[in-house]
Amino acid sequence: MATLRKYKQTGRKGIAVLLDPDKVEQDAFSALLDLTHQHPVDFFFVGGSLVTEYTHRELIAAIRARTDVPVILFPGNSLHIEPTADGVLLLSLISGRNPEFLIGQHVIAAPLLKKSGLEILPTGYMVVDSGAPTTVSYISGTMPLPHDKPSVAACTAMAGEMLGLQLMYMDAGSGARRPVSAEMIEAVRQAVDLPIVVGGGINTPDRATAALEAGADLIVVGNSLEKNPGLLPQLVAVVDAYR
Ligand code: 1GP
Repeated sequence: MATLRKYKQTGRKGIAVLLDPDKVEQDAFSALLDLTHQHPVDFFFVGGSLVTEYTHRELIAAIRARTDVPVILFPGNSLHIEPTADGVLLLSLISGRNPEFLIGQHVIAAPLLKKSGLEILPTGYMVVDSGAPTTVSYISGTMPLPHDKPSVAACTAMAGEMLGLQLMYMDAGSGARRPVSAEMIEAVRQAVDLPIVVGGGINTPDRATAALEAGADLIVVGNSLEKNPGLLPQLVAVVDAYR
C-alpha cells in the first residue's frame, strides 16, 4: 500500500475521499466509484465521529469490489475498528483535553488493533473552529482550536510530533462553512516535519488549491462529493498539478 506516511518524504500530494457509512447514498456512491477509475484518488477514508449505521464492513466490501484504492478507517471510537480495511488513523485528539480521546479509547482498541493486521497510523488530530459547532466537538466534548490562532496549532503539532505521532490531521469538521486557514496550515507546515492532512469544508477547487499551496500533503473531501460526485474530476485535477 502506498502508505500515507511517505507523503511528506516523497513530496507527493494526494486526495482522500471520506465516506461516512451513515451518509452513503447508493447512486452517488456508484457514480463516485466510477469516476475514480478515470480520476484516481489516493485513499478512501471510511468513518466519522458519530455513526448510527454500523455498515463499515459492507461499505469496504463495496469499495473493494470496484477499485483497489486503499481504504483507511477514520474511527470515531473503538467500536469503529473493521479489520477488512487496509489501515487505521489512530487518532489522538490533541486539540482537546479529553483523556478519553487522547488515550482511553486507544487502550480499549489496542488488543483488537494488534490482531487486526491493519496498518496503524498514529495521528495527531486537531479539530479547528469553523465558526459553528461541529459534531466532532460535541461528541468528543472538546473545544476546537481557535480558527485565527495559527501559533497554537503550530505548538500543538510540535508537541504531537515530539510525542511520536506520525501524521497531523487538521480538520474543520465535516461540512464546515470555513475550512482551516492557509495561515494555520503554513504555521503547522513550518513547525513539523510530518505529513499534513487537511479536511473539512474543502468543497471547491480553489479551497483545495489553497490547502495544498499552504503545505497540506493530503486533502480530505467528504460532504461535497457525497452531494455532488461530479466535483471529483476538478478536485483530482488540482491535486494532479502537484504530482
Ligand atoms: C471531515 O475532514 C473531513 O472530518 C471531511 O470534511 O465532509 O467537509 O469534506 P467534509
